[in-house]
Amino acid sequence: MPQDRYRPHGAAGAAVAVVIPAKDEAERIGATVVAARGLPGVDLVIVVDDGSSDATVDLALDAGARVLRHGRNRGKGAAMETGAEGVRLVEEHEAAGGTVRTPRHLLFLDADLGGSAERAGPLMTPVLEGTADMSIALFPATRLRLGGHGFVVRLAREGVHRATGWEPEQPLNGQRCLTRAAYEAARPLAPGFGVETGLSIDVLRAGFRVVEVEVPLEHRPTGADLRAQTHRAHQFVDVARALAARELRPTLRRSWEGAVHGVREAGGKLSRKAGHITRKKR
Ligand SMILES: Nc1nc2c(ncn2[C@@H]2O[C@H](COP(=O)(O)OP(=O)(O)O)[C@@H](O)[C@H]2O)c(=O)[nH]1
Ligand SMILES: [Mg+2]
Repeated sequence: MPQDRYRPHGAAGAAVAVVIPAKDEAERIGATVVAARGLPGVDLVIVVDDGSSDATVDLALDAGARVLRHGRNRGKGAAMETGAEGVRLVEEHEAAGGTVRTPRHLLFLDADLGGSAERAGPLMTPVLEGTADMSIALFPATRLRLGGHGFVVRLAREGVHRATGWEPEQPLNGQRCLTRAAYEAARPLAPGFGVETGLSIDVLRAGFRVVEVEVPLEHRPTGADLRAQTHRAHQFVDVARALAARELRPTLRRSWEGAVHGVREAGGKLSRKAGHITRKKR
């Protein structure tokens, strides 16, 4: 195993832990894990099996991942939290053994990337270099199809835009690298497939910097069969829920802003600060 895999990387000297949520991914999980383990800076790969009924667990173990299991299906957001908690426990164990280290950054990868996961390096770069707190991958193939214009993608994109002022190109892309501080700001993660939408909103609202980075990754093409349609329906419900849980705040803010504006118009004297609505950094 090459030594440089264990060399501390980045300005803060943090290594990276990969967290892979997986449900019935026997076909691809092995290749995804092997590729993830080979990424420079990565010294820990955790697969969270979310109640698979196939050989996902055994294949992930064979490929060298640490595996956590949900006895029954709890959804993608819950699996990602379980994985991050696993990273925390590993670090606690390391600290008890006398190894004090900077908490690892988290790199969330979908289980269906297969061997293409070996090309995820550039996604980590902005976080390792300290120029972003969360990076989100842009799949080139999806960009060619004009950024993904499905109705769920539009729902998520417009929702993130309304909530933060930032318009993501691929709002549902699950390949994301985060500092631990950015991750903590987004906890508890939105349930199920609302997790990406919730992460973008919560991380931005906490004032962290988010970037999208084109990375040559590929995943299982989404078809038009019944499984794909059901997946999209679940995604739709979960994204709508994540947005509903977060959009109350801007609505309240807007009415507050309107009220403040109204008072000012009427000649009231309010401090600049009270009338200023902070816009999130990109
Ligand atoms: N934890 C968890 N992960 C899931 C579930 N369904 C799918 N996934 C994982 O979520 C990721 C994205 O799923 P995928 O079917 O590729 O969706 P798509 O990329 O949006 O078409 C993959 O890693 C799946 O294994 C689930 O019910 N629970
Ligand atoms: Mg996929």
